[in-house]
Amino acid sequence: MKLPVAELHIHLEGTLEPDMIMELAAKNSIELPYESIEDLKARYSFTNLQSFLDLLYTNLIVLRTSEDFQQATVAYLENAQRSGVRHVELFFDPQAHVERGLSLAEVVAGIRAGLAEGEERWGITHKLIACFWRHAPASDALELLQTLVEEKHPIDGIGLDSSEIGFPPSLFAKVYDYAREHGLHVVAHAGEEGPADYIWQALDLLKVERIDHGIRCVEDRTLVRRLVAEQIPLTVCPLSNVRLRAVDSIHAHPLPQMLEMGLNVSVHSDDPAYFGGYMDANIAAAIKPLGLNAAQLAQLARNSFNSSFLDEATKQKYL
Ligand code: ES4
Ligand code: ZN
Repeated sequence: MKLPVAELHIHLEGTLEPDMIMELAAKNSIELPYESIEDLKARYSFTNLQSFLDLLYTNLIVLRTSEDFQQATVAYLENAQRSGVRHVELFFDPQAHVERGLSLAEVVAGIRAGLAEGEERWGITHKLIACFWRHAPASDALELLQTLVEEKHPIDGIGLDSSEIGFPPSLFAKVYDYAREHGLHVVAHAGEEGPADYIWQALDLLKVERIDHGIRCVEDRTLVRRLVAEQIPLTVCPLSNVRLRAVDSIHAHPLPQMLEMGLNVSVHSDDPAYFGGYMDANIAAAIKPLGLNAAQLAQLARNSFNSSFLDEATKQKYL
């Protein structure tokens, strides 16, 4: 039996497996810049965050219709439940789809239909989080968020992702004010490639409830004290950090140190189709090379549910 956990850091666009990319491209008559599936697979070697994002954004254009989003979501949930996931808080990048001419309604409705199907088939509970691109103007993010809220598209929260360095959280303070005022949950990627200062900004200026990645907090003792005192959740993705070279090797990953410091960490898969595995593979990376024991694994699983946006009664059911 796989360890039952909540998946809190997962990008829908990062769950498209090469087979699915080729299948949807053929169905939608989309020309991809690859000669074959082998050619595509040969490109999954990254030097940093940007080199990965370039491939991610090229491939996601195969998602064209509401049914495509539903199919991709269900395919992900099948892999997720096999890897131990019982609850998922799914990220998607609305800008990646709206800028290609798709409507918010078809994107969100397709994902929601997929989530509903996953709950029916495998009992996976879910939340949906719209992530904004930090490399795009904050005014675009605010406009899109206002549309999401005014047109009542069913999202549960917002996040911030894409290229980190040079795009500090402070740029997005107004977007987050608006989201909180409208009852949305708020999270942000920070401290993946970017400095610890971006984590401070996400906490103080965006007032986020969780930090995605956050591994560079270990460089700042005052910040670690704050994160421990407030038990701010950090959604850590070991295989992502290795593949994007945020750490030198899995052996150098700070997860054991973070647990020892009393940080509220949990393990997640980020973009599993690109980084070599789903939840179980990320947990396995924490067990073997990082040497976590059974008590530490149980702690990670408990943290994942506790850090979720589930209501207390449902959380208790999982804990
Ligand atoms: C992402 Cl690993 C990572 N970092 C930032 N933005 C992202 N979008 C998808 N994966
Ligand atoms: Zn991420």
